Amino acid sequence: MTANAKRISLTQYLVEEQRLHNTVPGELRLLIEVVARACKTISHAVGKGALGEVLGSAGIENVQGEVQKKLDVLSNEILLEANEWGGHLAAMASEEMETIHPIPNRYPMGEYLLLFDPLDGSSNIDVNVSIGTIFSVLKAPEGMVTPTEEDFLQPGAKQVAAGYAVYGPQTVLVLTTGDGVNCFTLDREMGSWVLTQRNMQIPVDTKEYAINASNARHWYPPVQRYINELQQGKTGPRGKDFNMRWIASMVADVHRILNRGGIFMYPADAREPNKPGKLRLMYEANPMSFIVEQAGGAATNGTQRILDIQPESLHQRVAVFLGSKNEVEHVTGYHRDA
Ligand code: P6P
Repeated sequence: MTANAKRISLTQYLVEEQRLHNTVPGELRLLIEVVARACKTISHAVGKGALGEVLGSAGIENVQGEVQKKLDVLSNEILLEANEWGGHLAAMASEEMETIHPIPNRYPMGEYLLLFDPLDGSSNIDVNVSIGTIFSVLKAPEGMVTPTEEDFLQPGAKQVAAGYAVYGPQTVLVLTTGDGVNCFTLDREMGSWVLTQRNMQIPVDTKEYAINASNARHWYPPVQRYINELQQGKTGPRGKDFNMRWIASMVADVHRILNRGGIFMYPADAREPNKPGKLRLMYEANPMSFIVEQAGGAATNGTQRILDIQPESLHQRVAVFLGSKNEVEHVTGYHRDA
């Protein structure tokens, strides 16, 4: 972004989306802005790292409560406290909470449901590797009076917005409201989100894959065969060399793929035959799949489009293959002829 380019803020972008494409009603815009502000607060807390721990040990409570709270629990509280009073939400659900979080009676209820993984990849925080927040927005069902878990169990195709923040060298917010994918970079001096990438598009082909290769002995045969073919490089059936990256932060791996293509995989494996995979459908796979598809990519569980999956429980897991469209279609073929 050149220095004198007109800076477009998140608010201006959302207002113009509503004016031009009618895709962001006022209540949804306000909800997204609240989530974005919460991500700023989380970014600040994450950025303190050990310094935040030092502050707490002097007996001074930090800004969010006891400093010994793990950052993922702290991030969860930041999102809950930021979102419960605004009047946009009927309820929230989080990876950190077993049950849904209704809006307290003292606040008005709104028409949206918010789901989030408050701090994804948090095992990386201790080694200063990028982590992030993932969020998904659904409409509350017509006529709903008291929110229940069942109200959240909507296929990912019903999402009205999804996004993630990456707390890395830069703090970025990637967002879709169903009209493409845009990236906003946090201007730390001004405290504002600035549009830095418009209408992100994932290259349809790739030479880069992301999978935790230490699980290879547990993969089912189709995945073993597929990865083996990638590793054979240009002398093998794919006729080209591939590179591998695995950050163990879905937000960081997906952000790389959004920018330069790739395929991200967390397949089901023999470690837990009755579990379809590690990642959660509602607040990891669905929002990321919405974003990836809106950027021209594809997202499947190996046999079905992830956004078409009818959820059966709030914390259910799913196998994930997402990224460059042609590569995702290629790997899906392996599962069909398992
Ligand atoms: P593994 C982080 O815990 C996470 O949910 C995703 O962000 C990441 O892609 C995956 O799990 C990493 O899993 O088994 O490699 O540690």
